Formats: sequence, structure tokens, C-alpha cells
Amino acid sequence: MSTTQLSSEQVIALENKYGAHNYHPLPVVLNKGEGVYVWDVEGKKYYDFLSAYSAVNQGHCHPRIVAALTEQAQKLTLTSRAFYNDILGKYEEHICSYFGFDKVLPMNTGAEAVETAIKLCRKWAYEVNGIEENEAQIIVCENNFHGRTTTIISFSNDEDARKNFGPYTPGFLKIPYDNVGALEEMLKTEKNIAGFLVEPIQGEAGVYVPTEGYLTKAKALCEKYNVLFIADEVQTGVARTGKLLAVNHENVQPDILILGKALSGGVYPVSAVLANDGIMNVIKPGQHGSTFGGNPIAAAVAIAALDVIKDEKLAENAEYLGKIFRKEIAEFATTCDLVLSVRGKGLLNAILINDTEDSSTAWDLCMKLRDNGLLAKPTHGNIIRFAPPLVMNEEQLMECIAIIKKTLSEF
Ligand code: IF1
Repeated sequence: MSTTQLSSEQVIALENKYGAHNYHPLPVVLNKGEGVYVWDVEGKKYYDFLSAYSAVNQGHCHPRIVAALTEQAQKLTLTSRAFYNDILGKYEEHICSYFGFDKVLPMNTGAEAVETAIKLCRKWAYEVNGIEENEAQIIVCENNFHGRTTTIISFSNDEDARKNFGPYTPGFLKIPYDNVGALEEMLKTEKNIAGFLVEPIQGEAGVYVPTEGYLTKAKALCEKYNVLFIADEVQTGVARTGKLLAVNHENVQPDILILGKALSGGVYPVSAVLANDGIMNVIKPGQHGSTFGGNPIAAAVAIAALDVIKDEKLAENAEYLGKIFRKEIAEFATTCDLVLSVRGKGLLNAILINDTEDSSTAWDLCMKLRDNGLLAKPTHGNIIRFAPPLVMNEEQLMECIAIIKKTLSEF
């Protein structure tokens, strides 16, 4: 292929011909990202209001994180875990003290980390909690999204995510989200329960923020029934919701914490599972792993990505700007019947569009937002997620809110 820049249409045609059709992207072809901005191949500039599904919390191509990547890449990229390297231990100490856990098991993608947490929980149940071998059950919530591996979609109720991928992995019990009674009922009546896996805010389901106190009560129930509280913070973690972790809004410390996405600032696939020794030490040599898990580049990038979050006070910024966003949009919603409501925490927000699930209104609105210089994408049906990089400033946010209001008004 020639090195000259392809037009958007040419790129889209290539992907359509040679790429699996497992996505339906918004028709915009990007070739540059910097902070809160991305540019398309025709040179048009956009505000990014998706942040690669909250992986780019630190902003596109953050110089400190890119520097960590390029510096490490000149030295040592991958040793595998057959040998030690001089940066993994440093990273492990850094992330454990950063989130307050004894140990970390480093992986690469969010789904791998969720799978790791499931294996850890089951093994703990058998070897520490005395549950009958192969009988462990893990409670999950309706409308969850935890990734796309066969086991994870086995406990999804999203037909697109699970249809015709069977046979499914057993050992999961479903309860309604944000329903303490349903959790208690399940814990009281079912046997062999090993853990409760939950998103502190359900992202893909449409940014469902649970009732204040839900996480606290759920954690207390897990303690009462001696099952592990497993928080999937792949999307809500690393400052996205206005605190370092979404569970920090309720001072809940999970038994197992799952991180991904912004753990690397979107520069490299990095995920992690954190737990204390009583749980993590059930994993012995040779019982779990991954070729790239904890590789030197991932370690260097994650150290820098976490430092940027703290040094630039991105959680505080997300909290402050998120309040402005929801206030402005809520006020606007009273004057625009296209908008039903806005909800979220920090800079993880969603607008409910006044149309049916199967309507193309949300999609059509995102196309108009694109024309007006702002990129966002619907989650389910009539819900549009708005999640800009956390490095955004108030002036930029106000400009984006103006674009959103203008687009909705003109629609
Ligand atoms: C897609 C959204 C979907 C996640 C939570 C684990 C994972 C994710 C809470 C798995 C990943 C991504 C996957 C991506 C779109 C996006 C997403 F919610 F963020 F928007 F799909 F629901 N736990 N979420 O949100 O992490 O293996 O992808 O690194 O698959 O379309 P991963």
C-alpha cells in the first residue's frame, strides 16, 4: 500500500474488506490524538467524548506516559515471567501501595483480569472457604458487562454478546443490579457461593449509578456470608468517576479489585487484579499466567499513568467538571424534549434520549455531534455516553456543552 495518506472513505473501505465486522464504528477516521483532542485524516479537529471507553483518562498521547513507553522500549520490552526483570517488582510495589492491597497479579486486558478474578475467587472458595470442589457459584448482576471471553459472556444477558457462543460456562447466579434484598436472598438461599462480582457503576448498560449505600450494604452482606466482594473497576476506576475508584465514593474496600483501560492511559494494554495475601496466595507457581502479563513496558507505562492521575489531580478535576456537566445538561433538558435525563458520576455520564431503544435517534445525534466537532457514541439504543479525558479544563467543557446543546436544539 502506498505511503500517501488515505482518505476516510479509502480507510473505511479497507477495513470493510479486510477486517472482521465485529464493530460498527462512527464514520470518522482518526490519525492524531493530543489531550482532549483527536484529528481525522482530513485534518478536522474533534473533542473526544468517549476516551476509548475510559482508557484515555490522562488524555491522548500524554507526554509522560509516552516517554515511559519509548524509554523502556529501547531497553527491554519483554522477558516473560520465566525470568525476573528490574521493573516489575517496582511496579508491583507502586500499584499495591497506591490502591492499598498486599499483592497484584498483572495481566493485559480487562477481560483477562476479570477471568483471573473469577479463577482466584473459585480457588479461594475451595482451598480456604471449604466449598465443595467444582460447586462454586459467583453472583453477578443483570445487564452486566465484564468483557467478551466465553466464560464472561456465559453470564451476560445481552443477546448480542452471548448468542451462538455456547455451550456456556456454569457457576454463575444472576440478580438485579442495585438491589440489596435480592443479594441477601441469594446469599441466604443458595449454597456454595464464592463471590459477588459487580461494576460499581454499570457502564455499558447505560451508566447506571446505584443507590447511595448500595456498595456498602453489598460489601457488608459479603462479609456476613463470607463471600468475596469483587469490584470490576476496569471502566469506572483510575479517577473516571471523580474518586480514584468508584468504590471510594462509599469507602468500600473490595476483596478483589479489577483494573484495566486507564491503568495505562490508553498507551498499552495493561490490566491488574489486586487482593490481600489471604486470597492472592492461593495461586501457586504454574497455576496462572500470561506471556505479556507484567511485561517491562506495561510496568513502566502503568507507573507513569498512575503518577499522572495523582500529580495532575485528575480525580478532583473529574468530580468538579462532572458536576458542571450534569447541572448544565439537566437544566437544558427542561427546555428540550429530546433529552429525558442525564446521569453519572465524575466524568462518566450519559444522556437519555427521548426515543425508543431501537430508534436511530441516538446514533443520528452522534453523527451530528461529529459534524459539530465532538465525538461520542451511543451505548444501548437511546443512551449516549459522554466521557471526555479527565485532563479537560472548564473552558473546554463549556465549549463542549455548547456543542451538545446546539446539536440537540438543531436536531
Ligand atoms: C467492547 C464499555 C463495553 C468493561 C468492564 C471489563 C471490560 C470492559 C466494566 C473488558 C470493557 C469495553 C470493551 C469494548 C467496549 C467497552 C465497553 F462499557 F466500556 F463501553 F463493551 F461495554 N469490565 N469495556 O467496560 O475489558 O477486555 O475490553 O480490555 O468490547 O466493545 P477489555
